[in-house]
Amino acid sequence: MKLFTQPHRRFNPLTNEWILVSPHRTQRPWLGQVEPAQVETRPAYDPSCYLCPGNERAGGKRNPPYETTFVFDNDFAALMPDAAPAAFDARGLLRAESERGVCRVICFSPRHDLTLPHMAHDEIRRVVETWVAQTRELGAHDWVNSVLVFENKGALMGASNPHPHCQVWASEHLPTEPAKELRAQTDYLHANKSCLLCDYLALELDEGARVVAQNDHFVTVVPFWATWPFETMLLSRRHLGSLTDLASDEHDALADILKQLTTRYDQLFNVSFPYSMGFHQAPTDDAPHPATHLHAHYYPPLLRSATIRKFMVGYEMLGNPQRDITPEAAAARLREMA
Ligand code: H2U
Ligand code: ZN
Repeated sequence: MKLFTQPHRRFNPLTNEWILVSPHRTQRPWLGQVEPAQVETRPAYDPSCYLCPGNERAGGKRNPPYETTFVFDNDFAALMPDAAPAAFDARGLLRAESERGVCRVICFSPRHDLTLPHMAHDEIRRVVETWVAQTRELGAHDWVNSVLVFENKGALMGASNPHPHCQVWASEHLPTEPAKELRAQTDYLHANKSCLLCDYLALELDEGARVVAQNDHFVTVVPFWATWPFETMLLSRRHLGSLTDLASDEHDALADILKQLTTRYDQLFNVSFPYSMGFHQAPTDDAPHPATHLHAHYYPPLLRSATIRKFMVGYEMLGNPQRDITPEAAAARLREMA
């Protein structure tokens, strides 16, 4: 389509935001910073790592000699379960309210040197089961209304430690991104009597151009409205709202697609691919949420090599996100990897 070869904007129906696509710019010479590629080799056990089995963490707690996954309360938690309820409002302009929550760290493996794509299927499945269990356990608190499982991978994304791990933050209020998406999905359901992401997934499977990987229960696409160069979205085929709704064979399928996707990412620039990812799932407020469809977003910063990254600066901070490589081209590159 001619539109897609010239500057155009694309609409993100999950957030009701626009992004600018500038496909003609991919030919421009790169005059920015070029950093040397870093080859990383890590030991299976690092005596100075605060996530390795048996080691001491900040504050003096010691990790058990764990053999699969290991979950602990973040020693520097951003949220506390016992914050006293309080609110402040000055003419609707200066507003504040207390926020309660729980922050935990989930180690994927006792092995310091592994990352998800290098873990065996059963080990990744164990990680999936841990996410499910944490969502169930934290979501069961009557004051917890949101459970967000997310992973910051790589120093580029601010991960403090290469030991494979993610975090889970449970909170009283719905954070901004899930709240935007819940609103959009709810409006869509009311207007169309169908699920936004079920309908979107059907379109993507019809067209195929942005599909990266799929199996019996999950599909990964570069969203039509992707902002990060190799951004992807992982969707369940079945309409379900939460990690806790997954059936046993879906746990296996999720493990499988996670391995497929992260392997493709690592192969793209021949580097352990940095990203922030996380699952958006239904609020845990005990109300029914028929509009929410479980999905994960992957937001990787790398643009055209192991060292050249995309910055969301300038126009992006002041206007809206902009991309050069089209989502279709990014999906084709990821599909070529195997
Ligand atoms: P990230 O690598 O995604 O930043 O997560 C690591 C978390 O581990 C971070 O939130 C916590 C930090 O607060 N942490 C501990 O809980 N104990 C420690 O001994 C060091 C770091
Ligand atoms: Zn470690």
